[in-house]
Amino acid sequence: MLKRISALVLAAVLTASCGSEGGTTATTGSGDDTITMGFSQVGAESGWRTANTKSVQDSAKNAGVTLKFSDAQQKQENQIKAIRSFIQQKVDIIAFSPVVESGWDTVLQEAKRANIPVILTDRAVDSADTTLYKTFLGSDFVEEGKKAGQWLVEEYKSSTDPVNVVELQGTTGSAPANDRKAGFLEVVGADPKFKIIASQTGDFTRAKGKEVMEAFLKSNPDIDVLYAHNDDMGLGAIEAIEGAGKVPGKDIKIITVDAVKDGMQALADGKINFIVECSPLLGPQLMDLAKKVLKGEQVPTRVVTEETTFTQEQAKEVLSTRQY
Ligand code: GYE
Repeated sequence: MLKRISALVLAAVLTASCGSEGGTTATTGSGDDTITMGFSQVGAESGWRTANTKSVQDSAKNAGVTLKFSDAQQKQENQIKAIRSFIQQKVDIIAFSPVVESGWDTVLQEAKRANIPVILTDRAVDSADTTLYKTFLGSDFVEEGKKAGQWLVEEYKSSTDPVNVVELQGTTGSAPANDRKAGFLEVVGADPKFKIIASQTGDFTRAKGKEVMEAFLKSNPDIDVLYAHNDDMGLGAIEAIEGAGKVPGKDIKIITVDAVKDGMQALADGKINFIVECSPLLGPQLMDLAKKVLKGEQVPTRVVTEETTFTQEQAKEVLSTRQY
């Protein structure tokens, strides 16, 4: 049995050494008996992501954790390479935010065989074997989608006319795109007056949000509402709407998710109508969980971030105190 395990570990190490690491990697922190964490980040696609990266890096420093940080530039293959490289470097623990939900079983099995615990942060994987990771720390994206839908239902409660909605989805196959869509549909789908007349990915970026919204505007003269899966795509779409001579927040009502500073500013300015908060400040909780896991303490298999929602009035009140 022991021989078999060592053979498997060896196999995993050999496989790991075949790949060169994708993206860029930086190491911060020091000390001999500190924890070394390999962290594979999605990329730098949005204001949310920038704040999340800073939170993870600052918290690692404060917690005395040596962080090997790798940016996957929104590519799953880069994340797999980074995780293999972390296994090869024998880090104490691996944390990562999976860009998409599917396709992680093989690399997670390699980490498990090498006895390196894995924590999922921010986004989920769809692996049936939940022993492949210790815990998943992040938001409830279905809940976020429902909150977006509930605002819309309330906003149009006294109207019987059809409401034409366009949707800017996040990265195709990512947990937040899948779940924010599902939660929203669950709520607005109950009333046939809401019609999703166009839905396409904007990859969570401002540039893509603008481009796709321009296309939506060209083919649909009658858009009442935009539901964007994040602030950045919504902000890009605002440029497209203004470019088409329409008034964002009035001619076209806008709902987004995240509540990053730029999004909150646009909400306070009346260009966005409602934002569902999604907190990127996961760093402190991640470091706590990592320490517990490495001490052999029991941790919950799911840790959900606490979040709220903002109207235009509320955005004006809290804008100056926002941390991200
Ligand atoms: O909403 C978006 C980012 O995974 C929750 O990714 C995260 C999402 C966030 O690009 O802005």
